[in-house]
Amino acid sequence: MDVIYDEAAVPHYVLPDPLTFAGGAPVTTAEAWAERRHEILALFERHVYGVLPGKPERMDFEVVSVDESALSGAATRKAVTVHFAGNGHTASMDILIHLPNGHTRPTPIFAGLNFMGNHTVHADPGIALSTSWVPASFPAAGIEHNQATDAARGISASRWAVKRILERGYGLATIYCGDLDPDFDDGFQNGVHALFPRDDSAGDAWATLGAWAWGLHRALDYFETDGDIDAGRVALIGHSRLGKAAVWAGAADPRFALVVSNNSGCGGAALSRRRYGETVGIINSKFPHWFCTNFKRYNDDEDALPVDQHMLLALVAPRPLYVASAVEDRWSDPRGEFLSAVHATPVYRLLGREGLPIDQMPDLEQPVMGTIGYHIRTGKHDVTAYDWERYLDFADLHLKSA
Ligand code: GTR
Repeated sequence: MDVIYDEAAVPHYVLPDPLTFAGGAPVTTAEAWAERRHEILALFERHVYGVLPGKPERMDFEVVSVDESALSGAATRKAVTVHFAGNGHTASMDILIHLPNGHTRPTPIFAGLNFMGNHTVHADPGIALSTSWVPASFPAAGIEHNQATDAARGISASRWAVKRILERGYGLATIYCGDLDPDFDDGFQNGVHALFPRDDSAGDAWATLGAWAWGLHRALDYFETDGDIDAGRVALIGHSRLGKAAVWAGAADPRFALVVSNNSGCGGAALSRRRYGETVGIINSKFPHWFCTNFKRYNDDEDALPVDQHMLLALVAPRPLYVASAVEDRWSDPRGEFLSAVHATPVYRLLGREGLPIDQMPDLEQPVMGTIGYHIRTGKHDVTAYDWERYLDFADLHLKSA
């Protein structure tokens, strides 16, 4: 089937109403929403991402190093390894943390997964090279036999505005997604899946996006133990596939104070029923390991889904949520990302929050910031300095006044 890139070719669709229970009763109070929220969360687990397990049998936090004068004195850099054990298996993830020096502690932070290893977010040689498997399918710079080399240091730095984040008084914590689950289809043998017995008889066992989201939950477990981090003011951020994981993680765990979706597209912020750009069928065939088995039922049958992605965004309510698109990123369906935020807004309003203040797409680089923020910028699928300045403004608005 041809990919739809023409607005006129988007089929007519009817979205499920977040404010109507599956049984048909309307949701008219905050108390009823709390119940409906559980219902929607369970639907996303069962039909889209798979069931999220809680903590593993064992989890230990090892502070591997602390450098109080990193980045020429601008930051305190911590390397923390989280050791997991369960079901006769072990796994671990490395959290790289930068905290701004000269700002009051505990500090609010941004937290997000990275694509290629913690050493790619900044060229600082003090950051340990990841020893995890890394994909060679991305621009292969600095990767030999699926292992990182020094040539990979800082190769994703343009996506992580470390200096600006610190200057504006926020910390940054990041984890390589491959520590949790390497991004290829291996039948869920490697990564954290093995920490739990697997039962996919109902088609709802967790998959790769679930493992990534789970890792973010476990990172928050660590932040709660670190007196330098304000665990009540953690802004979750993710780009693209890692944006899908960030929104799922933030939707499922209300401990996150703020959620940012950067170009998360299909299976993230974008409405599936529009079938514009990437579709459920395309994503499930290209990345069969991302979503749960049941999600494949909706290949070319989006209207049968009991949810759509505006309901995922609604699960973040009443917490602040920012959705960002890029005009050339048609694959991610910018309008579908915007409309998702529009259709999550009634839930925010029910809870006494503004949600998204507009219902028509704004012009390029005209950010809008209610409890839901949105912008569409020029350029392509990426995280840019422009995006980060908006997220920092949005965090100032919602986390600094908290
Ligand atoms: C694409 C995929 C998108 C998005 C993107 C990325 O190939 O189709 O859904 O996740 O990768 O993560 O950069």
